[in-house]
Amino acid sequence: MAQVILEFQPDAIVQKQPMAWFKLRTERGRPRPQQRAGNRRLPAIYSSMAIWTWLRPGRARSACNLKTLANNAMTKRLSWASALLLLMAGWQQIFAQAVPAKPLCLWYAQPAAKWTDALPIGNGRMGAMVFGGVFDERIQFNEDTLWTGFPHDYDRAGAHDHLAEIRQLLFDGKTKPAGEVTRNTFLSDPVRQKAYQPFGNLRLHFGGQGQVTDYRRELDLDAAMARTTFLLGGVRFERDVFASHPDQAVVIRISADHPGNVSFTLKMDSPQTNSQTSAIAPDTLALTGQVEAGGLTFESRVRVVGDGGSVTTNQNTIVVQNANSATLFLAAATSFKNFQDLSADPAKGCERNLAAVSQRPFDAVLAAHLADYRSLFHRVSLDLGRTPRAELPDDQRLQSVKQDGLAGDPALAALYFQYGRYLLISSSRPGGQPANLQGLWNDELNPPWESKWTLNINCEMNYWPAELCNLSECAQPLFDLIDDLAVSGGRTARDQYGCRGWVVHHNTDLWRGTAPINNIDGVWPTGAAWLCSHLWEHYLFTGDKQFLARAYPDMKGASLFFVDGLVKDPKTGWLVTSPSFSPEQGTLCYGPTMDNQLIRALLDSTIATAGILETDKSFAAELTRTCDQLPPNQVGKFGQLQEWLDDVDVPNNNHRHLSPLWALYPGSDITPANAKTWDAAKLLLKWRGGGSTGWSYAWRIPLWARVGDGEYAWQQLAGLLQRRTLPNLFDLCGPFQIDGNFGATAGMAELLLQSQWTEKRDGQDLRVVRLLPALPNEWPAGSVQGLCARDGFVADFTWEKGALKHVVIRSQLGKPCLLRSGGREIILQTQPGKAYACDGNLKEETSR
Ligand code: FUC
Repeated sequence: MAQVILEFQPDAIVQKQPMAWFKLRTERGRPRPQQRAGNRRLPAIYSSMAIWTWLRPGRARSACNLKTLANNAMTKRLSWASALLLLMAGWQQIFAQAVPAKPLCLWYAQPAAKWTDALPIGNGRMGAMVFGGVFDERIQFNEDTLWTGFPHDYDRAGAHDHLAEIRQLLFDGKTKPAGEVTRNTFLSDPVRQKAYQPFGNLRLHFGGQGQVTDYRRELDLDAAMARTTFLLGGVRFERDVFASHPDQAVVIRISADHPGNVSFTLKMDSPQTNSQTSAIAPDTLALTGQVEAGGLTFESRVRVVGDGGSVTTNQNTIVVQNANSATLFLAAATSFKNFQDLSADPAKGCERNLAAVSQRPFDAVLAAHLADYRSLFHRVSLDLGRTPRAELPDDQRLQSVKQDGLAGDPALAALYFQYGRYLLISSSRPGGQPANLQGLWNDELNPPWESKWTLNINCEMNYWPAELCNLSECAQPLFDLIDDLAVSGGRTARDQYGCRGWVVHHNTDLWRGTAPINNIDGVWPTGAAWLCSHLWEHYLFTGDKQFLARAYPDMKGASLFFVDGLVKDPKTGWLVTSPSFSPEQGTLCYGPTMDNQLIRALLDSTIATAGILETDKSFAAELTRTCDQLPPNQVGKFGQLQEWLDDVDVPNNNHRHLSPLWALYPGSDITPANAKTWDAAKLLLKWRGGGSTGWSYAWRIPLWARVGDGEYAWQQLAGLLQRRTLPNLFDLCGPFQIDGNFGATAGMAELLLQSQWTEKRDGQDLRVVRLLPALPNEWPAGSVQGLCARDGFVADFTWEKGALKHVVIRSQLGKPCLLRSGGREIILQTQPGKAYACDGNLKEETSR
């Protein structure tokens, strides 16, 4: 059936082209139901905007800057005509039509005014923020090994001599004196760790003046490219900026659609006080420096390759005149080799990368970048429906979410999800540092919490989407960090606790500090247990035994620390951590619930690993004995899951941390099979209420997904976007902190697919893969391709009216799968490499 469609075009409002407010086009076939979803309120919004503009031009206020439009007589007439047209045609009819799909983009109608408006690009090692200025462009950049400090052992000399005393004070209930002794004798030396640093800025100054029209600044997630386009003096200019992983460089292409129009000067500077820039060739600037005496040296180089015109240097400036286009290649490196060795040569590192990349044609460099990036990004697609709000610039779109809620813009949720995947690919690639508190984007010499790796939630949250959202490789830097911590943490285990194995507390930095820092809340000895759960999960998702063999020594070492370091609680006889702290509330304590859950999960997975690798039988038996003596989850007098061994929880305490719920998510030990604990966990979750910091909103999403309440989870996502999101969609803790981006991405995936449990059927352990376990009402129809489940399954599925419509399960490992959705189930006995298709009732169609 062919139909004539009248399409509303919000872009045209922004671009002040009233004649293009509506577009007529014809389309064959019926509109897809998911494209209708969520549109209901928009007709009202847009037609009232039009009517309001016509009636009260002086007071028009809207996300689309109608004030300017309203002063234009033509607009007034058109607004009136549009409003009438809308009423006549019936707005439901008009807005029920599909809005044409646009590439996944964040876009803006003006340059970035400040750093947190700029758009991030990254190759996992170098990152940059692109401002998109017309006459003055700033590209601020980072390299992930530029930190203050130098190799250092943070352990406190003599700490071990005070451990027994601290423990005794805690068992005697003398919490305050225990805190005093701990503060004075047990914290790291020095008490704070080091900070991630900004590297430098490229500053481009363009000549010319006049009126700029058609301005657009965008981050194209499909190409991992920041793009700025505009018209000036009849010439269309375009600037493309990307960070290439294969070429280890940031690449900037400046072009114009008329020859000879690209002229600019280029400078490079740095907030590092001990640094200088010089021209080292007619086309190359070098920035060199040292962060502090004895600390890291660094260098970055930028080379300009012009097409036509001239490229010359003038002191510390490169001058490009009348070129057709120019390509800039930026490399950066430090003297960091590893956390114990600063002998790398940054100049050599830069030159190696620049020499290779700057001699290749731009198209080849771009093609290599796209192939590399898309090999990861294209694995997952998500469609939650699209409404006209998806056409707005993203700062205005976010404003609409604040004013009118998220329900009318399901595509923003999908964009946020894919942005999370984009950010992980951009900030965490094999060979680099893991994503830190700010990913790898930072322009401050004293960034919040030093932009380190905080291990009592934040760093791990960064990696929640890795396996589930089909970016397994991106977790590699985290695994390398764990290898390092097993070394430095081995020293801390020995020196501060007199234990074998390794320990890390609630923070680490480039120097792999593992001793407790800052204050007594830093005395939380279970960081290694949480980190090791990522090793085990990687194996569960991929079935990679070789990886497991590599991971086992780290898991074994982390377990050994607890075998040696747990102490018997004289009251209960259980084995507990002491001293410890339930992140970050209460005071110094022993055996908080989170520790017990983390240690149980660690020991269980180490026992399982020893079994899979057929090794360490007697050690595994010892771990089983230790496990049996760990405190079980305690249910308190209100029926709540207790945070501590003592029943002292305060009802409705909505602290940002959700530590005792670790075993619900990201752990998986709390299941409906144990109804008492399950209900207790649900009560505690209810007490905690809504989020506060960005990451605390984000953690609530998968937690509520796990208890099957998609609606509350969705509200947390809406809260995150309304209250804790910057115009460039970066998450806010208070200041910018990237964990919420990643946590929400993983949380959205948990709303659609969960695979954390197994069930026994006829003696066979089956992986339970649940589709749509907590679908929010706001996403009644949609589709997703490429989500991963444990035991090597990849799922592509569609849903309509809140129910599964079709699914294809691809099996990579040939394991059996108990597929479940909407009260139905099917057991698939799979073969590796085969795909299994089922309809919405989970009736198998054909295997392929
Ligand atoms: C933990 C959190 C804070 C912040 C910091 C980086 O200490 O409690 O909110 O996220 O890490």
